[in-house]
Amino acid sequence: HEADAFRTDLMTITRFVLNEQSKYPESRGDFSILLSNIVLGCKFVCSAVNKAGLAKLIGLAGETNVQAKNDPFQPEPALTNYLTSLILHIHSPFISSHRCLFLFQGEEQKKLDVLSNEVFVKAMVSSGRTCILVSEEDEEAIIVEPSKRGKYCVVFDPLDGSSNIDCGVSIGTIFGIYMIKDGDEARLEDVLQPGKNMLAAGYCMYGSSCTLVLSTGSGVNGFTLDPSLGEFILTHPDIKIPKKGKIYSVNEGNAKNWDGPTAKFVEKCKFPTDGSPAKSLRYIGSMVADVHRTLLYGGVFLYPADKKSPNGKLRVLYEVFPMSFLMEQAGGQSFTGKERALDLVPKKIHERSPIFLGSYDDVEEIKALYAAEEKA
Ligand code: P6P
Repeated sequence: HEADAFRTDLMTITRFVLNEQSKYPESRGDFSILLSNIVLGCKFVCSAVNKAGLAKLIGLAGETNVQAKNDPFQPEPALTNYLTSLILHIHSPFISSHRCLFLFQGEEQKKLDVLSNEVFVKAMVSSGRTCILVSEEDEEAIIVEPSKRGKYCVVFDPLDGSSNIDCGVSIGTIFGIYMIKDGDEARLEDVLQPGKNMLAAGYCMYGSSCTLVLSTGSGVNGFTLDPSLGEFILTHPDIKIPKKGKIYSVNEGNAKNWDGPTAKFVEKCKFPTDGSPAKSLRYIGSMVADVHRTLLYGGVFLYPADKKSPNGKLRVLYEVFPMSFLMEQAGGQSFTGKERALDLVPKKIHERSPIFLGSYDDVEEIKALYAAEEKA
């Protein structure tokens, strides 16, 4: 009864990475240690995000309850956290939501994206393998103190799309990893490298399941968190994006501001002139969810420049580069409207860029439209 017996060849993300790293005899396990700390961060955020709905009910996520000011009962933070975990785990029928509000009033709770950022920063620093961190949440790059420094630079968005939490839409963590350029000095130019220099990139999507998609430069693999084991298990080995897709993904609400080539491409998706069927529009408004669907089903995801935002909206270091790296590793491609996305050399850590990424043939069509405009 193979079907009902437990799979015994459990390939966890840790084992997978160790196997991959064993191909490099010179590697001393630093990368595997760094990755295991990123994985730890993802597990924490998955747990916190999954509770966000309930936590919001008992006033944990992101706001102080207005009545709190004159509330005589101000529990100690430790007590709050303990009681919270008790309630969140036992879902006691005896503790009504009203009572919960009473119990937890007065606590200014960290918003989930701030909490997630703190968890990742602490996990990276304590790994002892990083020297510079760039987070969407921090205006300045974080230079790790010399005693805890390693040779990797990590750029990440700890909780991309967090405005979607309240309505339960999937959100995610996006990360990319560079090697420091000069052995011992941690300098800003170590993170202002083109995306093609990344050693690894990935995202973790917090949705109906917690899925971590990763590439360390030799293909793309997807892992799903098994909460009963607390392990990410290999569920999507060697992901390849279909060469051509039937879906386009863009915020049509920006159509009035699009430039010519983008408008022409979207027009062709809706009214094909070669007799092929029209494409479907799928747009979730959460990059990790839109890109994950594009990777698995094929098609193209666009966040173009427009008159309002000439560089588009998405950030180069921790949105465009990691997703472009994954797309190329999966056989797709990624274009900025001017060049291959991974060839971009950022000048500032929070720089934005337009992005067209997904199925190889679909992006080729967009490139041809921009090239034609160039000539015109
Ligand atoms: P718009 C979420 O806020 C985000 O940064 C990405 O996750 C998402 O792809 C994009 O913005 C959505 O932007 O302008 O379509 O709402």
